[in-house]
Amino acid sequence: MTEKASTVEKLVSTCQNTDLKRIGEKVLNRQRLSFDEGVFLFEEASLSYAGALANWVREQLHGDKTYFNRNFHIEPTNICVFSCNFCSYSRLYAHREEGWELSSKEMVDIVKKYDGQPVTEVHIVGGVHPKMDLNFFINVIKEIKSHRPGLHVKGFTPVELDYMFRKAKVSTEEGLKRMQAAGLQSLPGGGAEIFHPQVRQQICDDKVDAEGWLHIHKTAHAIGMQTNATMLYGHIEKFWHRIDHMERLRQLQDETGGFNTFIPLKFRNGDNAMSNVPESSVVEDMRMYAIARLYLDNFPHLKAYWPMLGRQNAQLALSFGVNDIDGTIDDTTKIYSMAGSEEQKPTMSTKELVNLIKQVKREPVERDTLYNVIKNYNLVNTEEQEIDAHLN
Ligand code: V47
Ligand code: SF4
Repeated sequence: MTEKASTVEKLVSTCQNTDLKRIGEKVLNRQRLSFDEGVFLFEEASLSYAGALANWVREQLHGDKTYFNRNFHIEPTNICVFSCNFCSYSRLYAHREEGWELSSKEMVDIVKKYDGQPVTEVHIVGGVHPKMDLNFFINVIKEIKSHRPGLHVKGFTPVELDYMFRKAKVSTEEGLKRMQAAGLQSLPGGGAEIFHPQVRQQICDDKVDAEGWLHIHKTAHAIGMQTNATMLYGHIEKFWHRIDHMERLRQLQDETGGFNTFIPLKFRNGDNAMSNVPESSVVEDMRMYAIARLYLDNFPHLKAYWPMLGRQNAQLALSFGVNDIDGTIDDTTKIYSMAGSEEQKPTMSTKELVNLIKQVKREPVERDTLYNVIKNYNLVNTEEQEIDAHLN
């Protein structure tokens, strides 16, 4: 028995709350938690108890390995036909003079800025612009891939895809296959928010619903695309809505195995129609990560997205179940800075990411989008790290 295992076993065996003790024993036996047990953890578990269990699971799955990648975003537009109340970023089409819309040339020019740099992924996501249709994006993807075939294109949420496919009058499968043929390789996790209609109707009434979101991801998995999943937490939802959300994801993952990473997204209340809703505390954020790690037993990875959470809290999350910290970003996303995140110009060099991970005694591993290892920074010498750091 390792020292860490014996510590967590002692914590569970001496737990005075019999229900929490039983849940702890189930975790240590790698048994699945029920819906009610998930809710109970949110209601009753201290951060130290849930956190220690989640950290144990994380170390069983990944040891100290902590993944990051070298990536940048393209946000084609912030003009959007939808009006989610939590969104600080979008502008309605009627007010489009206040927003931005990139041409396909401008998007390819962003990609060209990274010529000669070892970035491996472009993440494309934005508002739903009525004139940026399926053919427009197929063309953008083709141009990006023809300029840089090795760059992984991860892009488009079911919100964007559902709108594009309906407008083009194609089925989800047909639409996704066309995008895949153009070079789209995986889907990010956005647009999920909270699946339950009680909450969804209050925060994002007019966009794709839970069934539509899950259908698009299921179809992507069926044609061989891996995807991520998010959950926007810490606003008006109750704990059981969070478990309901994760339950639906867990069920789909049982069916397809196509999800890579779960990313809880902390609601930020800057300058949006929900600014009166207070933000969650850091303790609640860490409990969220820990309980996600415990509940989603079939998701390989749990990510703390540092531009949203702030780099210090993302670093802290590495002790509460998280094993991925996203990437370099290079100040290419505005979604969170416009919502009031402390990261007003989100950019981290590889060196900074490596240091952030090493400071909490974890093992920095650069990955590609699909978690193939590019470099383990515990295994390379300092000189090599210095060379790398200058590249990005
Ligand atoms: O769906 C919008 C969220 C998401 C706010 O897959 C907000 O690797 C908090 O999904 N407060 C888009 N969150 C971003 C996204 C994402 C980000 C990073 C990595 C990946 C991945 C996916 O941003 C939206 C919405 O849930 N969001 N406004 C806000 N005020
Ligand atoms: Fe549009 Fe997305 Fe903002 Fe909703 S979250 S208003 S779909 S950009």
